[in-house]
Amino acid sequence: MKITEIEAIPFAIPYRKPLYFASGSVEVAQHVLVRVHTDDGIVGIAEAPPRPFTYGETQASVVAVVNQLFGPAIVGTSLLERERIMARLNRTVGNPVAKSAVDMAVWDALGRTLDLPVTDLLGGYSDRMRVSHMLGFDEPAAMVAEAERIRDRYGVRTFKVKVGRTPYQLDTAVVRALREGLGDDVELYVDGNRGWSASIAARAMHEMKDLGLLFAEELCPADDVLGRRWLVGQCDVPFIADESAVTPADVTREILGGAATAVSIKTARTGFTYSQRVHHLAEGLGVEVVMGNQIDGQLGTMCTVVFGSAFRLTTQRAGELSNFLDMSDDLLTEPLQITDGTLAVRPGAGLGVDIDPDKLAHYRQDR
Ligand code: MUC
Ligand code: MG
Repeated sequence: MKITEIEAIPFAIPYRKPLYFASGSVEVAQHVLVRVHTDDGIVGIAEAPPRPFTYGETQASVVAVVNQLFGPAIVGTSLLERERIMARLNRTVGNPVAKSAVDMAVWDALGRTLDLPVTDLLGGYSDRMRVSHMLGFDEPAAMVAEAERIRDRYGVRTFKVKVGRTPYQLDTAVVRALREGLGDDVELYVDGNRGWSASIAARAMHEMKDLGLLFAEELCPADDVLGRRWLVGQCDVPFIADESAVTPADVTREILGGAATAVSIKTARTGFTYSQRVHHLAEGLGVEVVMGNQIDGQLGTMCTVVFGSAFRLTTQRAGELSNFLDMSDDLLTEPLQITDGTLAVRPGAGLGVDIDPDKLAHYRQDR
């Protein structure tokens, strides 16, 4: 069970439909495939989606930190020493997405070695999650048409709407059009990616009071400390901390400081080892969680389902699991399928998914 080698393979797959939101946009998935090899001939896999506008990492920085620091730090350790592995990775500050991919590839290698699904090793609560689809910026009619297409084709009935534009009426008009177009039996929530001030966000939430929103997420920066607390205090729905709560310590600080009343768990930034800590913390604090999307490809999405299905709390709300549908292609041998608005875990060992070598050869950027 000893780790012998770690690979970081950059690849690029264009989006058919780019995603636009207040803090940035994604037109090409410039991700990194991490592979952890062991002395038993096992290979664990995971995907790192660098998000410079959220964490400061890039595709090149992920490759560099894995090759130069993380690989040398953990080659020779056992797959069972996950706490020791995290301690060694944490000698380097930051780099949450690179660390998480290494962590999840280690878990995948462990599951494959034991011939057990990772979701069962983590918790084994369920075998699937309800799916929430994220709608990027566009005109109201186009966003309604997109939501109807996703609902009719995949049975998805929960939508996260990107907001945070100026003037804010661009977004409130979209949310109103979605409620009117899709009716009352869909769930809608909004994510501002810090695009508004606290006072604009309060005004927008007031105007959307009759639209039956489920949550509000990161409407203004958490660094606007008093403004954010003031906003959250008057919100009549749970306010999700996403990019303001990257570590368990951030979660504690934001929730206890009144900057949020719910938490987004993203395996892309807390892997499995630290996502467990965030989950247990949220459970202990008594706050809701949503399994969030880091604009993951199919491998990253499977990591989210594997984790989200493992616990009761994470299955209570739909997880953000469908934006891979907007990519022009992917790396898995068997593409993920969303049916009746749900995405199931795969029954096999580890994460239950494999990389197609021809697709990797086609999309990798290092040869
Ligand atoms: C989200 O929930 O914010 C957009 C930026 C990011 O870091 O994640 C995505 C989705
Ligand atoms: Mg968010």
